[in-house]
Amino acid sequence: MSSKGSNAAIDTIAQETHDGPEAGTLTDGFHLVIDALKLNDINTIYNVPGIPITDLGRFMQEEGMRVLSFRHEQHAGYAAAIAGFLTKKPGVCMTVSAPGFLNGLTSLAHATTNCFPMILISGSSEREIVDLQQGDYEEMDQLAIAKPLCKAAYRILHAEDIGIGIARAIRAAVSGRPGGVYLDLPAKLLGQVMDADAGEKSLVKVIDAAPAQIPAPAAVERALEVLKNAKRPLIILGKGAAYAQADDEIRALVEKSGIPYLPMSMAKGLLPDTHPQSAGPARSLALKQSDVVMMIGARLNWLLSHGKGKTWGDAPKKFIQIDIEPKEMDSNVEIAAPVVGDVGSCVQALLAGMGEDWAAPPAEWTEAVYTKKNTNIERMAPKLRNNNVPMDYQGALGVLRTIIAERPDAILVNEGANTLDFARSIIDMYKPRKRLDVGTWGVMGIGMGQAIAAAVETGHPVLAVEGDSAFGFSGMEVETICRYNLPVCVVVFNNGGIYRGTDVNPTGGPDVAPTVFVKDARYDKMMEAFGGLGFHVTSPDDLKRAVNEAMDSGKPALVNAVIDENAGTESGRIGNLNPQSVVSKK
Ligand code: ADP
Ligand code: TZD
Ligand code: MG
Repeated sequence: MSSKGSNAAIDTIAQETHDGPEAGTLTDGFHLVIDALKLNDINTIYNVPGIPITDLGRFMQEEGMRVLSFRHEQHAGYAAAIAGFLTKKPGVCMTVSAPGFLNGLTSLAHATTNCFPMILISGSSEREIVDLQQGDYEEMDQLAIAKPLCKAAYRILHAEDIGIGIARAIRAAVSGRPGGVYLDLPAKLLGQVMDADAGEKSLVKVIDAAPAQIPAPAAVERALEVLKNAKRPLIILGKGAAYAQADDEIRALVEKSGIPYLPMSMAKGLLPDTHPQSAGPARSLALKQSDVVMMIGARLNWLLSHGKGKTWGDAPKKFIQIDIEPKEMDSNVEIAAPVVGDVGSCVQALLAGMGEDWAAPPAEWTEAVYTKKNTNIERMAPKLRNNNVPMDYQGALGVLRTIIAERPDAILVNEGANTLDFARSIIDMYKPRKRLDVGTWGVMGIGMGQAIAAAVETGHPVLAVEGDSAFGFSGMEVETICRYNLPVCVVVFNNGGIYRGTDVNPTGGPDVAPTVFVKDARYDKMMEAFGGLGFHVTSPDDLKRAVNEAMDSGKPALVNAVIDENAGTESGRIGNLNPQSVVSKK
């Protein structure tokens, strides 16, 4: 049956029955999309309205879904991506065609890169016109463009395929290694009409969308053998472990093994950062001197120096890796014991295999790690208590560290360069999935989208600690925060620039240096403009008062925290990744 033929037939039925006695026995593409999503427990949509999806959003709201409209699709997309991380269900972002689609695509690619399940639903223009490139309104071959940037991409052309199309999108997003899925809905599809009973029957409830992937017993045995023979073992927990929601099992494994562990940034809080086995503050020693490293839901990518080089020292290493994606094994270095499966099943199998008489690692090793850790903690402590004006990162973050300790349920969103790197090491997390940040790409702009989704999906208060540059990428979404009256407190670390506010234009010309912003900017007034609370603070004591007041109020708030413009370093802690010029005098 050709698409034209079937549409013509449906149109005729629609025409004939619209005002007649049979009205009400029909459904349409709009409502089938809604019914299919609801049937699969997807009830929240992050979107920007416009042709052809404006009415879809309206009908979704009418049908009881939560439809949150953003000021820019990229932030709706970052919200959907992190909703996926937080809930293990695909977060859904909905955009208009071509430019809206492209705005959303960055976040879809980000979701895929970070292994977060997300579906980008985009309206699109008429296929017949797009394929002949005849210049339709917002014409673009979206499916082709999305494909290389996501895990799967589908287009639905017939109303009767909506159920199966949405089922495929959901399963593709959450099964195996999670990721972003693109779903193309041409405008014409939404208006297609079909018999309501047949429509209902065409819907698919996805059963067991992310099936457990049980590791092979031989792989588990091999891993335990490697671990048992380790003299200086280390566990690294990544955001895949946080995503897996196997919190109790992971904690049991770490504690039973007696092995020091390092959390990657979004795995912080899986066990409290104050846990005696945390090696966080002794990271370099632990990486350099360990002889066996067990990775749990973490990749040996740039964030771990690809598993080799200076960071890892001279001690020969053996890696054990738990991951749901078989292709991840040996991606950077040889994996001595690959354990392919979902984190929950793998950790359970390891625990079972460890038996009752598992021996703790040599005390010489654990003592070395914990001694180094305690020395570093003691060295840092006075810096975190300083009340300097202008504030440095340590003084300001020392305050926020206490606030999170007192409010462990709050979700911390964090982006920037220095603002990110200092906050990651200074602010202890106490519960799983409470720290959300720039992820695998180190992308700026996730802030407000993540803050909004975190508040919406969990109902918990959010503290967003933002570099002034980082905040600027999504700053307009403070209106969204105010519109939905979300308990989000944004703290802008205002050092007047990217990394520092002190660069000068070497030519003496009228333009400021490329990394410098307007001096003495008042970001707090942006929040006030939309009815939220604004604070302007210059000392750690004032910062503490303002953030506590903001968080007690449960209202949208923005604290403009003035940071010493000299305090930061180029690119925070990853300045080494900058290429060097042999010509520049810098
Ligand atoms: P981090 O940045 O914290 O080091 P990465 O994003 O690099 O973490 O790695 C996350 C890894 O977790 C990915 O390789 C992904 O395949 C894996 N992963 C995601 N979910 C699961 C799961 N449920 N079970 C096992 N592995 C998972
Ligand atoms: N664009 C995007 C999307 N992501 C990026 N990471 C960058 C640009 C480059 N970039 C960084 O890597 S950090 C950063 C940029 C622009 C901003 C750092 O400044 P900040 O933080 O004000 O947010 P600090 O505290 O001043 O270092
Ligand atoms: Mg800055």
